[in-house]
Amino acid sequence: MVKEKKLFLVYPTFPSGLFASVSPGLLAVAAHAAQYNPGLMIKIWDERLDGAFEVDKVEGALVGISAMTAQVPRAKWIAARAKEAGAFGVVFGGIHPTICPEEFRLYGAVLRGEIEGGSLVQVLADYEHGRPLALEYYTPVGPLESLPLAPPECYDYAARVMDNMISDARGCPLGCSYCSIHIVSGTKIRHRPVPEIMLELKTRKLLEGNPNIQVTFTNDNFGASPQDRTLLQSVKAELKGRAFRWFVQIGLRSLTNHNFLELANSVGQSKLAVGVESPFRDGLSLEKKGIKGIDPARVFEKIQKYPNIRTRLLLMLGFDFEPSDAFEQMLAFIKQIQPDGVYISILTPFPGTKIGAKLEAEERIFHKNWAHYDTRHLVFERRYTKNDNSLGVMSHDEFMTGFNWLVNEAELEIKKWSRFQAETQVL
Ligand code: B12
Ligand code: SF4
Repeated sequence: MVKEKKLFLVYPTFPSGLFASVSPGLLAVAAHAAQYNPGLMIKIWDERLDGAFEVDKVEGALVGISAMTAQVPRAKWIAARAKEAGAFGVVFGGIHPTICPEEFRLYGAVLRGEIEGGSLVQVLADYEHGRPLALEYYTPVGPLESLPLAPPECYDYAARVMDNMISDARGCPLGCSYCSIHIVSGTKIRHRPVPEIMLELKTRKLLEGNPNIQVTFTNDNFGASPQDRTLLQSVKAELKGRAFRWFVQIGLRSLTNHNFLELANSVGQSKLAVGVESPFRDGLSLEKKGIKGIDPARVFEKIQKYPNIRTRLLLMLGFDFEPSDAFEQMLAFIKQIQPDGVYISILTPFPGTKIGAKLEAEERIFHKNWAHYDTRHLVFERRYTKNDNSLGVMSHDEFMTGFNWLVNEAELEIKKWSRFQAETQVL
């Protein structure tokens, strides 16, 4: 008797996980797998939605696990349980396995980078023919055209949560020192053709005017390319005035463009997460390209005139260039900018980043307990710049006390001015 081929796609949970949103990476894997073998049984299991992954049905199945750095301990635990339960094999994908494949040798195979170049088909063919999985699979990134759509049940599953993510473009040329996305997706922005994104939006019933769902475009730098404006125009034309809540990450430069703001304001209700990162602009300009000459306060002042655009200011703390009173200065900056919401991360030396390599070389990394690499923990020796430009050291506890103080104070302040009280929780 031919045994049914089964693919389980697992998104591991981790303690500081934010809100649930089904992974576009796993949706892409499901889509390609269904295209390769329409008879394959595919089940996405997101631990934040479904609870701990149950291994009772994995015998003979292929188990795929996606992992950001903070998910890695849990991902390995799941892999070990799946193997004990008789899974045919485990394959890891996503940013951390791509950058540190050797860490997974004892647990399963690794598919590095994106799947669209053909690497997933190689994995599936090995499974189909009963061949042992290779240690690694890799194919270079390619154009994002004619991508298959996932089976309808996967999109129904994704629609169980308020936030519906869709991959519209990948790759980023900016090369910020704290980011490693170029290793997975390259340094050029690759867009999916707008008609194909529109087809996915319609197939997933995301343009039907439901005010309770949010569509997140996962482009890292929305607004930087003309295609993004074409996408917004197409969405607007399709909506014909129906409600549409959308969320993107965006750089300050795109927001200096009056036409872009006008267009964004005319397409439903948007939430723009603006990567400002730090009030200390000279220091930051050494870590992030293209920010010189743009005054964040002026940009935010302009955006506040647009009633349908809400802003979330993205900040990051922990750079050596910050002064000892960085917490107080950051609060003053938030008060000056008056965004509708704020997200403050702690600088984290993710593997593959320039900052990670620097801190490693300076022997300042405390540990590699990846579960704490979630931008909520300080995992390295924090230095700051004194008035005479020499560097001082701040203890872990002093830093965390300052960080928690800042989060609490910012939350109290934002409530005073935010045009959207639902946004005032500092994340
Ligand atoms: C959307 C997103 C989120 C969503 C998560 C949605 C979800 N459920 O997956 C939200 C907003 C919740 C989120 C939060 C965080 N995120 Co985030 N996020 C992203 C973002 C912008 C897009 C990811 C995406 O969907 N891309 C589109 C899909 C199609 O691409 P992909 O995921 O790379 O998948 C492809 C391949 O990797 C591969 N693949 C992926 N998984 C698997 C699994 C298998 C089995 C296989 C075979 C292949 C495979 O195939 C896919 C198709 O080619 C990335 C940046 C980026 N551009 O990737 C950051 C990014 C992944 N996030 C990051 C971080 C740090 C976080 C946070 C921990 C902190 C923060 N910055 O806010 C939080 C907390 C996480 C949580 N779970 O709550 C970092 C990760 C760094 C690292 N080394 O871990 C990134 C890279 C941002 C950055 N610039 O540094 N994030
Ligand atoms: S803009 Fe965002 S995605 Fe691009 S390099 Fe910087 S942090 Fe990474």
